[in-house]
Amino acid sequence: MTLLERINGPQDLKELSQEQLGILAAEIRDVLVETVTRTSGHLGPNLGVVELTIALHRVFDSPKDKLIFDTGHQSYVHKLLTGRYPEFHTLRQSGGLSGYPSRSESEHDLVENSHASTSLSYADGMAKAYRLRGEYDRTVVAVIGDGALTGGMAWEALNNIAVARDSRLVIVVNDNGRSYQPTIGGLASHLSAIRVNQRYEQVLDLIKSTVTSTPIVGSPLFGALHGAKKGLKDFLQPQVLFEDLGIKYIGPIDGHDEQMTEHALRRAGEFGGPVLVHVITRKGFGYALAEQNEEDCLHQVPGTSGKPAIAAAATAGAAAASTAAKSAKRSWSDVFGEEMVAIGASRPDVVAITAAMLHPVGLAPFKEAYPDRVYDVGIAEQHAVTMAAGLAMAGMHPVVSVYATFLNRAFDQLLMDVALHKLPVTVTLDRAGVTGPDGASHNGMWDGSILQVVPGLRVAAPRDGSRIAELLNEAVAVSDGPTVVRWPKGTVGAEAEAVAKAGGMDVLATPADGNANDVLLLGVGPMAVTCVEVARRLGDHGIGVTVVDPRWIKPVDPAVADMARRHRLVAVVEDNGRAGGFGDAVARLLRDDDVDVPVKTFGLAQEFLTHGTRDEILEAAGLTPQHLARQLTEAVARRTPGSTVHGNTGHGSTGHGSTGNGTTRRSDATVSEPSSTQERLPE
Ligand SMILES: Cc1ncc(C[n+]2csc(CCOP(=O)(O)OP(=O)(O)O)c2C)c(N)n1
Repeated sequence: MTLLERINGPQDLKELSQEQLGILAAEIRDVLVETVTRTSGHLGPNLGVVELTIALHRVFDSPKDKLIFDTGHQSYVHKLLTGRYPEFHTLRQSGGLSGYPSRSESEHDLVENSHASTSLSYADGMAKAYRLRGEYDRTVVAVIGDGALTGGMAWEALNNIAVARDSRLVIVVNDNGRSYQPTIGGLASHLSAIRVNQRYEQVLDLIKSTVTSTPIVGSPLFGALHGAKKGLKDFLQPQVLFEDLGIKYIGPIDGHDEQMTEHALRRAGEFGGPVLVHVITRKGFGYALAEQNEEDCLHQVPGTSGKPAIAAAATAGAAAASTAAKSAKRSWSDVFGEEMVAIGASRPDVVAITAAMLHPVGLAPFKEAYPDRVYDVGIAEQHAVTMAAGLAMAGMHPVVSVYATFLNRAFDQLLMDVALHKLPVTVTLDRAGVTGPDGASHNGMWDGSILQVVPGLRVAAPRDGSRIAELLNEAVAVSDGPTVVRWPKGTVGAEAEAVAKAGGMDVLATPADGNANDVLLLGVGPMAVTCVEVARRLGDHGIGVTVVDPRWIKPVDPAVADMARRHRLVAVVEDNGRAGGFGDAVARLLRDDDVDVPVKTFGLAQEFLTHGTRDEILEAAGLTPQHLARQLTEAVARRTPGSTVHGNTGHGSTGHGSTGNGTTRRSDATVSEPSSTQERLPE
């Protein structure tokens, strides 16, 4: 039996010797590499926090003490140490463990939102609450990376924590010098000064001896530490930054020295007020492929769909798992990246902005081609968008590239700082719609709704690779206001050519000869291609469908109204939450134009979806050709005199239901009794 198998909870850790802890750390690394390369997930960040997490659980008493992991992508070791080793092989799989802390999984998990830089605010609030409630024996611990520390929220929290002098709050800065790529900015330079300092080893040794040999605890220890560090002040400055803010500082600590880290945390916990512990770790520590991976230290690896990947990855030599497994097919991000390079050649005013995600959002080729025209602002989406406003005011056309879910952070900036001023800023949204294994907080299912309310904003959704190029060019050509272009995760699918135009929209299919104009089917982005298949299935059953790709989903093309008048039913399919999205915008346009044709919206239920593959979630949401064809057949039948097909009339929606645990499922029971129509339902 391995040591890890014997750990059922943090208590079991506390009895282990230093030697056993070393063995345990090695076992954990083996499990991380073996599992994560198979299931997909965050490898580098977790390999880097093995000793730190062991130390945290030995020093603090979770769940009485509260451990909050910022972003939460580095919580796998915490999962392994809090009784979840037996299920760890199910990580990120449908029905299995979440890739982030999950409150339904464990009483040791608190924050599951996975949008960065929030931990210090949660911690500040909790520590204040425990004080008010008189629960003085609890310590709140927030673990935050140097990357997450570039986010504005973290600094807003620090500003408040600094004056919360009696909060029992420990801030652990896990400083590995990287977000995906090396962390940027003034703070990062400040922190990195210490890592590259020639006398770094010397510093560590001095602090190590100070911490481990000091018999006293609490404030006197800080006095001692303080004295020691003041002596080093000339070449070691980071504590000044925090101490000037009013927050006690311990560090730097070698985060791979478990004993040392434990000592520092213990002293911090005993202090009784806010303390910042600066821990230096190496991303990917203990796994050469990760440590040496230049792009991102294997921040996230794609997995091998069940096959053991460790052997494959090992034989791949320098080609890291992420690179090796990258599909031969081109991703949406790749196509975007290439087109940006082309646009950059003819448009010297076009500049790009990334919020710490140069490679994932596809901007690496642009950076290579035009190194001076890319700004990595750190995990700072709000700053990214308002900085874009500034660039636009001064004559540039910025392209801000973020994951769709992270645009939520910068909504007010887009609304008030960009749109109000009618500035030519283009925002590109990667991973729009269902993303899958990262769970609720990573699905890009909100932008289609929140963007609809922004005056003057134009939003495009390309259906295939060619249309990314086309719409991106149209977007950067707009000079009198902001534009957004959104596309999903994954590889680009088959191209669908237009058979006709209707206003600015592409008509992709028309009813077959002999079929009537039954359904006007509008598909957003790649859902337009799905709709072509839906139309084929319906056509086989005598239902005539016109398929339209609107291309620009905001504003709604006025040609929709005329087309709707010529059909019996309008249906919209979108990979977005159903509330307030394109479907609702189409319905509003028809109401305003007095077009009395019913509108059905097929999209995602307005729920926090649990993790699974993108295909699994789309299937559960009924957004596949088969389910859509079935539901539309029923809808047409319900409007056909003499039909016995009923169902779903109460909601007039998609036939989705909630399982109550956050997942969506189809309601297959919408057909109440056998009927001739039901027999015609397409498979
Ligand atoms: C608001 C927001 N923007 C972007 C991301 C994507 N993201 C996830 S982890 C990460 C890097 C985090 O770096 P750091 O906090 O230093 O942790 P490390 O992975 O280095 O341990 C980024 C940019 C996010 N989770 N939240």
